[in-house]
Amino acid sequence: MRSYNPRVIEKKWQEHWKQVGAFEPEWESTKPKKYILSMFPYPSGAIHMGHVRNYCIGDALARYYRNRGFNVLHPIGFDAFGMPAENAAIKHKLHPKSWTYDNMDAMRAEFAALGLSFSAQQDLATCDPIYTKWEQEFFIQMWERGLIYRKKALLNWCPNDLTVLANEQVIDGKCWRCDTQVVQKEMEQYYIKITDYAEELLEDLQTLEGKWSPQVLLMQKNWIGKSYGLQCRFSLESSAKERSGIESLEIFTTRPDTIFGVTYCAIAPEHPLAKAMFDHLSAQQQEQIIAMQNTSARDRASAQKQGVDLGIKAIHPITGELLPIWVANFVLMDYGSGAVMSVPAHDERDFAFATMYGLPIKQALQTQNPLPCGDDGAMLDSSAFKGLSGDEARQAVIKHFEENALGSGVVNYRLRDWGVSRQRYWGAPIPIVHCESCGAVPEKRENLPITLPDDVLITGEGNPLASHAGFMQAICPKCGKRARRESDTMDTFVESSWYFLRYATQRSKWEQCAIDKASVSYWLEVDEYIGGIEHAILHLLYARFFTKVLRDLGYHCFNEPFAHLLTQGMVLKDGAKMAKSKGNVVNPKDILHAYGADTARLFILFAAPPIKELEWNDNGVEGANRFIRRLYERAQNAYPTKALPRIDGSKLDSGQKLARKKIYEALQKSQEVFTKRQNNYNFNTLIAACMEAFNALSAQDSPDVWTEGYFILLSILEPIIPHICWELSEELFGLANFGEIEVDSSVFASDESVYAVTINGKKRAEISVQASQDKQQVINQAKQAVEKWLLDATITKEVFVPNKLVNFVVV
Ligand code: ANZ
Ligand code: ZN
Repeated sequence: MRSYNPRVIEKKWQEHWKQVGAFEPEWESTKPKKYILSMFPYPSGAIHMGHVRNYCIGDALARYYRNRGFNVLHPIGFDAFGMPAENAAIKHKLHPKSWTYDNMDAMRAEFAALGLSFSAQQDLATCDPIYTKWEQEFFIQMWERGLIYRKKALLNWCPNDLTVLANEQVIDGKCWRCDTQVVQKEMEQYYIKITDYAEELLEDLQTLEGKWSPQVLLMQKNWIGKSYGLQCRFSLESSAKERSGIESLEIFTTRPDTIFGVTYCAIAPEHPLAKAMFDHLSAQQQEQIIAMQNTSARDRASAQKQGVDLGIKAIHPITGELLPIWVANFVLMDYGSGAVMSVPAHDERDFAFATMYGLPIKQALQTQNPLPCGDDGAMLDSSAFKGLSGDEARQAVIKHFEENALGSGVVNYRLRDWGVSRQRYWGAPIPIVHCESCGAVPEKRENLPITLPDDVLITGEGNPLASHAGFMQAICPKCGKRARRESDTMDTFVESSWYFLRYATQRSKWEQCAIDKASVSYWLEVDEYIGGIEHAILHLLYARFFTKVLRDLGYHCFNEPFAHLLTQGMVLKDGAKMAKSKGNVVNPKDILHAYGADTARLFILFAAPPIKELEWNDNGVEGANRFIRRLYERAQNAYPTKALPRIDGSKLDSGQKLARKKIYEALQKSQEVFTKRQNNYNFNTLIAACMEAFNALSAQDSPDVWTEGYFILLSILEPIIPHICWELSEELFGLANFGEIEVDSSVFASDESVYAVTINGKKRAEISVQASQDKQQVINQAKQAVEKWLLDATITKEVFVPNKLVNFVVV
């Protein structure tokens, strides 16, 4: 018997595909298209099983549609800027650039070894200067439109290394490198006004319903966080006005119906009133406030509640009661107005704070549950609002404030403008020049791209660009005087916000334009976008936002980039996420080495439906390999032909009929799995159907049926295990032919029924039985089929379910 050698077969076809450019899309085509996109990787140097899963799913789709005559764009590239390259530079004394480009080469080789059908032509790296050039162009256009502005913001600052730290570099409030206590430092940052698009980003989520998972849509919605509420002023008591020089406190609440339960006010540590009162506080209180300010917003969210009593009072706008004003660490300066009316009876956070500091708790709504309780309920006080509840109550209170010119109803978004500047080397330089007379001026278009200097020393101290004299030197584009170049680079999320548009622009045009409108109109929307749930919020939101901005800048005419989104499940081992830190990683390289790419692909797509978690299982890998080996070895039972053999179904015996039926069932399943989008591509069920069909094929002896079976099975399985399918297809049928095959429905309309034969409930065989046979004949046939399991057993009972099942109960 011949033996399966994936190493030879896979190499042969990978070289063939490369040579003929088998996966390049057609440009200026009138064919129907499919744009299949897997999220591009960070060039860490090696792929992990999560990548393998992600790309095998996309590859199956791309191959399926290619086989069916679609013009398919299935690109890959690298999200190549970012911090790990700088960390490698610090740790291993490598240049971020060579580290990144070497890693990309290594990963490209791994993609090829997996037989992934990516377009080589459209491969891009976001750190390529030609990519940076257009990104800087977008930046300038957005700047000119007023979509980018500068604003002071608090950043993590290490006073020892004199450097800004990313959140990941702050460990327990200390610098990751030198363990110095991190402080918050105010610095000018660049912001993109994503909030200008908040409403559209929210509205358009509706157009994605049924196409993206409800879970992701909800996360997007919550992130945008639209809320209706009351913005109003609480006057300060006269002595408080005198001491602070401030008249009133502006607050924002989504629960005006709880207005009669307010017992104190809380403000952010950065609030102007806290600053105004600072000198009146004790040294200890001042220290507490400074400590709060030096904790990042992220850490404050998880920190213990903490407060400082400012010793002044605000006046309740309806009752006139005096309300103490506290600084509280959980109030954020950049949300609402940075001050809240606190209602401990109906808000958990306020309750915890009040309990901690002995502040009064006053119930304002009638509720079923014990306090604190945030449910809607009838207003309890004795004013005109009494008995109102929910939206009606909120509307009534807002109306009261509006009529008395004390406040107004407002819409508020949780979404913040996008801070895009980073004080790092390995990123796209922000194309701004600082001139003493003209201020911040965008670079001249002809000077783009502004590229990174290669001769830098990366130590982790400071931003190497800021200390690079050659880089920093610039000419003011406006007045021509000497000026200083901006040393900040862009957030890497900017690069991943438009790469899918770049892919859809033919490489030969990359120099002359950012985005080719005609080809982008043809290729977009992306038909299927596949990636991990960890990108459900930020990346997808920024990509949607950029798409809308670029539309408004005239680059294209559509509103949403991704028609469908498939969020793949995680890859687990021993019940935990496969991760270096957990020491449970299975390296794709090892699997490729031991079994070959087809086995890896088959296992990954067979072990679980794409959207579900996948538990790694060595036996499963073995099983997948066994199936492929058998498929290869038994191909000799089929004979070479250029077309499907003609088969007269009436001349077949029952085993042959069963085999044909199973083969066509698998074919039907294939169409169903690949095209019924709402089922999220359950390749596992398709593979199971193929395995069943192959078993049925193996249990009969007609060369015609074998041949027909192979013709169809290879066509079904090509998207999943392409190498062996191309190999056998060449051997048997002279060429790769995986096109559409029509289902011969006559195989289903038979005068036979299929019985499952089980022993003690466990399925052991399947038999096909003539309708004319009686019960005893069926049972006899069933016994023969499971003979080997009955050898040493005694049958105590026979269960017969007509047209379905024979079960033997044995001891
Ligand atoms: C009184 C109140 C009573 C509130 C109650 C809630 C429940 P969303 O829905 O997310 O928009 N808030 C307002 N500004 C804040 C800030 N800068 N930092 C922290 N919290 C702030 O949240 C709005 C609610 O969050 C507001 O409604 C306010 O507390 C608080 F039973 O006011 B509420
Ligand atoms: Zn100037």
